[in-house]
Amino acid sequence: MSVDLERRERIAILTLNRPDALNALSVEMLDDLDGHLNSLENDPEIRALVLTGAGERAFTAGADINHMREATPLEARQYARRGHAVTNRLENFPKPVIAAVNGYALGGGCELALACDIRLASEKAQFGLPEVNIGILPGWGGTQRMARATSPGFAKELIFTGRRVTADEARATGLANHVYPHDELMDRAVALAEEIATKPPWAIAAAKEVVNLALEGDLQGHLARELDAFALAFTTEDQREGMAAFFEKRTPEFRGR
Ligand code: CO8
Repeated sequence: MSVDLERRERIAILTLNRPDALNALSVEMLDDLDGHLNSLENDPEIRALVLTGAGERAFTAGADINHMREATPLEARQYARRGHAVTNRLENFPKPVIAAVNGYALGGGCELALACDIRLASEKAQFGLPEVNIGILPGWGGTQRMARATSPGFAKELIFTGRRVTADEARATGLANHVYPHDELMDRAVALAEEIATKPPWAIAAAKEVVNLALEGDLQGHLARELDAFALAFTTEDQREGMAAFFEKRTPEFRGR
């Protein structure tokens, strides 16, 4: 299993477990995560979830670039749809999901965290949408959810530059609710999940559903536009150059074609 599931009385801890690749999200991991969500959704004992990354360095460094490197636009769109399915599911999951961001949350990893209800960050956390550095754009909801969690201007700065933000900046911009010393993060996340698990589950599920509506404004329609724009990026030479440069550990040269 590349995503571990631990049940602790009324809460469940999901751990993305591929630390050698900074927990980059392969299709298998998305399938695993989905499978766990199936069992947790129908388990009346479980009332709140914590999502985190294995190892000391990453929550997750995003979608698996290996998987995208040679992708055709249609394959890229399919992979992006897979990510949309999981992020939409987390956002609409009938139990609260807390992201315990223990390191890098980049690209699809940041987008996964953005689909969670509450983000807690360790002092080592770094958030970012660095897709432009590899010749593409965010494709798992980041164009929409970063703007909604922070502001359109801040989202555009992050998306246009690909720069990473620290945990403190994440908290200041609304991207993270709280920042904790690295070694305390999981205890804090578990304590918050346990506190929420003492509340009435129906009221919590209903509140989540209604708060989500506060930011609605045709999210699904805008996500469909994101999918098409993401797939179109795979018609460009810049996408091939960006991803080749990543694995060759050099700076890409983007030519605008
Ligand atoms: N995919 C695949 N492998 C990865 C990824 C990734 N996203 N990130 C890191 N790795 C691998 C590296 O290749 C490396 O493997 P190896 O040891 O075999 O060389 C290992 O993890 C460790 O990484 P580094 O050596 O690069 O570690 P550093 O400490 O030097 O750097 C960084 C850490 C800064 C986090 C760096 O790894 C990095 O920039 N990673 C990529 C981050 C990124 O660009 N993420 C966005 C990916 S695109 C995306 O998520 C789009 C999502 C939406 C659409 C998806 C649908 C198609």
